[in-house]
Amino acid sequence: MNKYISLIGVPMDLGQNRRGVDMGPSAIRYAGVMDRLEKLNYMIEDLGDIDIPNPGNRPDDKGLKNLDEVSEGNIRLTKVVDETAARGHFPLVLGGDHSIAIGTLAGIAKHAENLGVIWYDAHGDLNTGETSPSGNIHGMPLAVSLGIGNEKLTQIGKYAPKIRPENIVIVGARSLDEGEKKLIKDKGIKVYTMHEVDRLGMTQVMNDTIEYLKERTDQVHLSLDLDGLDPQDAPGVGTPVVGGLSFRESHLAMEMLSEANIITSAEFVEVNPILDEKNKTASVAVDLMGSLFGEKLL
Ligand code: 6HN
Ligand code: MN
Ligand code: MN
Ligand code: MN
Repeated sequence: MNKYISLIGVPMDLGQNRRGVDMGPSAIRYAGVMDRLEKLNYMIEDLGDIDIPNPGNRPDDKGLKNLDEVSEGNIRLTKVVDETAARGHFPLVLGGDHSIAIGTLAGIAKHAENLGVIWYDAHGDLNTGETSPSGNIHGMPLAVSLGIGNEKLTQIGKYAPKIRPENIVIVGARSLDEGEKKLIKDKGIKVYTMHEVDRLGMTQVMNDTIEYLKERTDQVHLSLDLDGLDPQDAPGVGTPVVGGLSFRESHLAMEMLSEANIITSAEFVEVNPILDEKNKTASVAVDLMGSLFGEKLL
């Protein structure tokens, strides 16, 4: 694993309806991310928070809420992630709602020949303005990164697409909209829904995911939405869905990724301290980061 980690906070809450997720980066810092990773002998710098524009007072742009502000925030994030990767550091992005994956991927993808992505989430985040039931951009970043959707988002970083459909693995899905299901089938995206996780067990799911990505990609980004976990273990999220991945399963998944040594950038998103119980969800995020970066139980 890269010994140099750069923390990048993204206090973005404009990609969805519920306020508070902009405080996610503070909550994760408060839960002790710096100490936790320093103990594992990483060299960590905190780049602070990306400046997110204030929401505008005008009608939604073609059904995409806060399009210009989400776009501008992601343009700023792209630049910082790009510079971080260019310096050879591991970008560790703290959200903020999941719309920030647009900027993270725009910044990181050009540093890889063939970037792989693990999308750990209850949702597919594969909507467009046309298929979205909500108009919330946090339900769209994976589609955007495939080059599908509004140009103010797909053209961030001035290239598209950022990733190939066959380089994506979605883990934990249990709430997919009709348009998302169609896109998954049309593009042949690999998905482990909760059904497969229950049948196969997390050990096989991660073994298969790691083998699949090793065969076809040269770098792998982990985009971990805390709502991938069950709301019992991660209650502080804006769009909880019952029947999710347990803390134990997620912990194991991170340990296996650590052993496989394939992750080259990561983001932890959707931590909303206002909806949380005593910063539990931010603490879970930090626990998972500990495992991802090589913490051992013994
Ligand atoms: N997330 N599929 C729903 C929508 O509004 O598009 C929910 C999206 C949730 C997005 O949790 O990152
Ligand atoms: Mn700072
Ligand atoms: Mn998500
Ligand atoms: Mn989600």
